[in-house]
Amino acid sequence: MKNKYSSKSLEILEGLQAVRKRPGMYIGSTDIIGLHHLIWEILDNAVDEALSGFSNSIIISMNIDGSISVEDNGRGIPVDKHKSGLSGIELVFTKLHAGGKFGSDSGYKTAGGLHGVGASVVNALSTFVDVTVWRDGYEWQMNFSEGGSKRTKLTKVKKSIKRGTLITFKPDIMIFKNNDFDFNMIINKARESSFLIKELEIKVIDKKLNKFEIFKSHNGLVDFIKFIDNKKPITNLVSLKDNYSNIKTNIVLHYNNSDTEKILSFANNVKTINGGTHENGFKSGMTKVIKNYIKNQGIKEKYPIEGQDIREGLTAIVSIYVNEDKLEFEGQNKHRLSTSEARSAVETTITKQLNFWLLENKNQAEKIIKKISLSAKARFMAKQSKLTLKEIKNNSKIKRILSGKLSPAQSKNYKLNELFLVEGDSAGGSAKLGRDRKYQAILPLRGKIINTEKANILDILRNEEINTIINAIGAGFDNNFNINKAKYGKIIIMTDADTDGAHIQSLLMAFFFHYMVDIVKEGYLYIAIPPLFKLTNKYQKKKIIYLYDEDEYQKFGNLDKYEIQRYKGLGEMNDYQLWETTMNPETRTLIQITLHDEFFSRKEITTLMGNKAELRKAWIQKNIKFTLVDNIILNNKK
Ligand code: TSJ
Repeated sequence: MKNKYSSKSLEILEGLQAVRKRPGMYIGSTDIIGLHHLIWEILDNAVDEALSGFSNSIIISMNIDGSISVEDNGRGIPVDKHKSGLSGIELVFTKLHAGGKFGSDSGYKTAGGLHGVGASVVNALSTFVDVTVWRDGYEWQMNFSEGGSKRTKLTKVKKSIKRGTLITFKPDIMIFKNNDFDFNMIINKARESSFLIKELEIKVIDKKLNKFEIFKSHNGLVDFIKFIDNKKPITNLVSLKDNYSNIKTNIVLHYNNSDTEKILSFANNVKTINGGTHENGFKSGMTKVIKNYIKNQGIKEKYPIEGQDIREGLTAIVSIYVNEDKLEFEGQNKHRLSTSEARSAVETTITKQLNFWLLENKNQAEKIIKKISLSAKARFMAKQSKLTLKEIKNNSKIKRILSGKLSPAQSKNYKLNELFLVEGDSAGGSAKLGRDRKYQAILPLRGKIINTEKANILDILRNEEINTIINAIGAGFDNNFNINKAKYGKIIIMTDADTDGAHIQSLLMAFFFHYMVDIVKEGYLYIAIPPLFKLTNKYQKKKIIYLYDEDEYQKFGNLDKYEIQRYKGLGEMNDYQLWETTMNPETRTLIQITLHDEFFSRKEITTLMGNKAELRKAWIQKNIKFTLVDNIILNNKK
């Protein structure tokens, strides 16, 4: 018996010695992360006890001597002897689990049913470990020192009605580069554990600095998701729970308005920062259930939806529990779950439960689908165009194009500002010189404006002229357009008074109608009316009369004393004339463009503007409401 015991001791010593030789194999590293790993190994055991429902309190102390204590109020580590001749406590602190967490190729498994995995590793890497157990009416004690090579006998100290386990250990300075524990790292871990196990209270005390924090969560993952996502959700919180093939799955999720995806996953309370089978199951389940919902609702996918579109703005926590003998991790740091059954268990949970939720919450489902469609659209456009998704989204490239073109207004009172969209560079130049710099901005349009009726959204966005307009207005476009962000209270189309000019007007109106309809609805859109004729008094050259259309000209009579100039374009006016006749709010003529009936117009504009140019003008005349505003100046009265 004595011999057998000694050989057992030798085996244990060799095991612990192996840990000291290659600590990285067991705790990943000997830096600050590895150092804290010692706490997590001990803490995990206490958390397991709470998870099993035998305790509800854990206290972690950072002691003055640099040691750490972890105490719980559970059943206490068993003290009776195992068939190997060792007590439960001894087993926990001396028997190395096969392979260790980071070294084995079979992956990390907790010892089936027996807690205490990793505690032996902590022992091996500590100068001392003191164990106190309160159990079955007594207080028990046992001490280990010098990397577990020395130990005192397990002794019954005294009678006690207390229950629980207290472990104090001090990391070996020979092993670790740095022995300073970090309060914040510990409280982050404590907070996370408290979210994972409802009603478990975890107190962290820094005895050196005399401070502490207490964590306790009543709502578990529901509290957790609120903690990790400070953005305002656009949906209620979805909380799902199910059990398939002996795997318990808990999921909480919601959407916010951002484009970031945030998924946290856990397996048996171990954070899997590299995801794994459970997270993959969650993602594929999300994709399936959303696509299926879209299909069943008869919604048309204008742009192909992919998983990543579905996860933009999604915040989720996936936590599963599997039998310990099925728990497997892989990857460089064992941060990825490889338990194969987890994938289908989580996928089934999310597809069944979320589908149910979507059907029960149609309004919110609609919001989610709308957001997903937008993401798909942006991604699609980025892929097709030369722009990256980021460029499409924040328009950085577009802003660069714009910066050379737009002559901005000085005033920051956007409501009062006017944006002139001017046909051609030369008129643009005159407008720039002639304008009221305070309130008037000039955007010359030199390129061709794309026909937004015929072109697809991609080409529209790639069109430089459209891009510059969108960015000058600065309020987004299409579904993302927000008129409250518009930098102008008036958007004034200023073209030559010829057929080309009319064409440009209609193309621009079509664009605003389709992609910024509020600009039209709210009465922000105008057409400037330049004069057609200039009548200069032959005898008093300073007396000039401008006439704005044929009718006026015909009715004018007595033309003999005038030199008559028929303007072919804005470019024939100098900056002063352009200001006086077309831009000056005191003297100009503007036509405000509004709508008779939105639905009717939308339908008509699409059918008519498509191909038949001749119908376009007639349509505009008929359907768009032209309202004369500002002054009509028929002659040059002062
Ligand atoms: F393992 C350890 F030392 F790291 C550690 C274990 C550290 C801390 C702070 C707590 C614990 C621990 C272990 N708390 N509670 C337990 N429970 C058991 O080990 C236990 C108790 C009773 C029975 C039983 O079947 O009666 C089984 C176990 C595993």
